[in-house]
Amino acid sequence: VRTTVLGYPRIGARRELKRATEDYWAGRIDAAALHQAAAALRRDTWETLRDAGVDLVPSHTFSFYDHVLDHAELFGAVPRRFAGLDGLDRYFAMARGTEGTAPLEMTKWFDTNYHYLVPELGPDTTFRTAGARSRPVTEYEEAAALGVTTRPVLLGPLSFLLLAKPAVDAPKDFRPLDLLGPLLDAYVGLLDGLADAGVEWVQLDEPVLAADRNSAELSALRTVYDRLGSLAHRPKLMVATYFGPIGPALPVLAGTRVDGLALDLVAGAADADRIAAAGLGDRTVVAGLVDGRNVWRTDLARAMSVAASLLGSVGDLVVGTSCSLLHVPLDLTLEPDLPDGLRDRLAFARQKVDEVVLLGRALREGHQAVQRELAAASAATGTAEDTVDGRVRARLASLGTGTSRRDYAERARLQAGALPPLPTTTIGSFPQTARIRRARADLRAGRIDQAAYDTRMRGEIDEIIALQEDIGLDVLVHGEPERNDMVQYFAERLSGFAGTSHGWVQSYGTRYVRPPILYADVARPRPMTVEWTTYAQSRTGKPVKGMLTGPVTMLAWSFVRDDQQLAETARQVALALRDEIRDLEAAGIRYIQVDEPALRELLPLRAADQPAYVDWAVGAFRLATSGVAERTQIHSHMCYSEFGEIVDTIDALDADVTSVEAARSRMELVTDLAKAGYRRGIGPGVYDIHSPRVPTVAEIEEALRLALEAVPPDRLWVNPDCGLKTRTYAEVEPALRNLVEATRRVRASLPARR
Ligand code: THG
Ligand code: ZN
Repeated sequence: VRTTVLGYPRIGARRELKRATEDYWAGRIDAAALHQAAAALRRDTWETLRDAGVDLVPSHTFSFYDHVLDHAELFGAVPRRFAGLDGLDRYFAMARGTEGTAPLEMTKWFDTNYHYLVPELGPDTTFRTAGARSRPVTEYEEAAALGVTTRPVLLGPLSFLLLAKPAVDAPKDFRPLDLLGPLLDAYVGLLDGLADAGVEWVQLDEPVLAADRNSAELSALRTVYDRLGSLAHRPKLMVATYFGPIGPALPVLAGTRVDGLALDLVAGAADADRIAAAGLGDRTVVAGLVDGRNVWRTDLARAMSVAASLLGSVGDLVVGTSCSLLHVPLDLTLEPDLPDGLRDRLAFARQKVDEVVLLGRALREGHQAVQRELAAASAATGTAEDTVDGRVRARLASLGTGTSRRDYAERARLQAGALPPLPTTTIGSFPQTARIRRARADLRAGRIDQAAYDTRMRGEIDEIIALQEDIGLDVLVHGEPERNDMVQYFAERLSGFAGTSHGWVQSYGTRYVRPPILYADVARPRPMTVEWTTYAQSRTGKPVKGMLTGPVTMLAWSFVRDDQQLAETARQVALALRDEIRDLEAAGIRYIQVDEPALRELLPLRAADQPAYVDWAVGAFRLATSGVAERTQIHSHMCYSEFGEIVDTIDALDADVTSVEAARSRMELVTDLAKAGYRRGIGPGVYDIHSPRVPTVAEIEEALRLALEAVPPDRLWVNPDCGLKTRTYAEVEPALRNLVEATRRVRASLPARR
């Protein structure tokens, strides 16, 4: 029995990659220095894994920005608009765009909070590989020179094509999968180069197999691995799936000549029982028993018994992680301040490596050899006493599921008339300026006290309110100067959550998040936003909208306890929000927005699992928002979503108004929603805040007129498509002035109201 991990964090313990990359972008260091920083990170990873005792160390898991982008580059799938560039400049241009050149689209990596760049393919895409000089080969050689033999990791051909999208100028009937033949030629060339370099194993990641696949896709899977498997000159092929059970792809792969499979036995625990019947008696199987998606210590006794049960059914058993460790923080030893009872129950990437190695030893040498370590581990798993809050549980039990408001139509009548048609508003956050960041840094460093910080934040709010009044918006916000990451902000104010100081996880490119750890029953010791919101309200006669993050998003962007159902945990978060919302209402706030940007992200990958999710997600949102009077208007906001799949879910949330990203799809979304029978208030984002461009009055006006074809003016809200915190005032102020002016023009042309 040997050991491996499917991938490892690449950002460095002190975010070295972020610093080096941003320094390079700013011209503070040159390309050579950036490459040097990257090589140091790779070296550190390989040596760490080898020294920890991992038998099979992966390589080509490093990326400057995103590994899917790396594969587009590797195979020469570079859209024409980047033709004038090369090297790192072209790579980063594809990732971030340049003046006048749009970057590749960015989207969620399955159900994680990681984002990848979407390759654009068309009938005229020609793939190529640099063969012997390609990065998988050179990284293998780089590790070998350090004395570490590695297994290069590649994105598999099927996943590469299914994660790509047709280029804008591709014919309507073009599908990326049409390019399977030529793409396989490129993989053949790459495998040839790897074999020449002496590579024994390659790992081909096919995470798309964790989602439902139709028969054409399964047949493409067979084509891929029949072709690659039958090559005379190639490394051994290890096909890895993760984020769920492998499903019907198991017999397909078993029927090809792949030499090994890596299976996610955490998210796809049931797969363990299918292995015996799958005919893998001559293959290598990586049993992914250590969770790469969460931060809890592994129940080693359980993992051992699963591994032991597989021993007779596979040729060669390897113990490993369920997926790459990219999605968890690097090292628990960097966190001295976690609550004691919690620390003992956690494992970050580095600790998970030790778990894998320990499992390998236990299986090779027998329980006795590692008795002490196993006992320590089992003592630290399971629910600790102090995670239970009896009051929260009793309140939830007595609330039951009776959490609905009066019929929407009736509410809408009661709420009507307070605002002009096409009310204007923003999504919540205003720019996080250098001055705001300095105040936070000053507070952290002890240069100012909490009272001085609060005074500075009130000053920020004064300015943000004054600006919105001057611009002429209808429903104002306080601008959230006091919040960094919204999930982190609320987690710091709820019991049951713990924060980390170095627990960074890559979200996209050089943007990282520090997901809080939800480890105990959740409660709200005191109001979280009421003071800021009521302060803002005291500065204006216009209504101020309260801003909260919904229960689904709180879970999606945290590491969540796995000792109870997500549905139950979501209800606890929802109850805390329910109390907050009622407090806001009692303080006179009449518009309350509960954001659920991650609603789509947590949607299970397989259709069969989706109804149960929708049920608890909707239930939690309604539990949070149904405690208010009919006149209080509940708003929600969603982004990063393909809404098509969740229109019914959005409707079921029962919010009065929902704002969504729509600018880039030219309001198609509004028509889709209307067609699907959505009759509530809707705020389709009228311009794209992800770009620094200031939209013109004319284009916002046109967007509004388009939207009005599908939505009546009393249900149409006017807002940007997301929060403004990543923008500057130089962009935000003219954009919002144009938004208000466009609205004024459209209002002027509306038929007079009776
Ligand atoms: N919060 C969390 N997850 C998210 C988002 C979020 N996932 C999806 C989307 N939004 C990702 N977007 C971002 C945007 C900016 C940053 C991170 C994710 C970012 N991070 C800072 C950085 O890396 O420098 C650090 C922020 C901090 O100090 O906490 O700018 O909004 N949870
Ligand atoms: Zn948004």
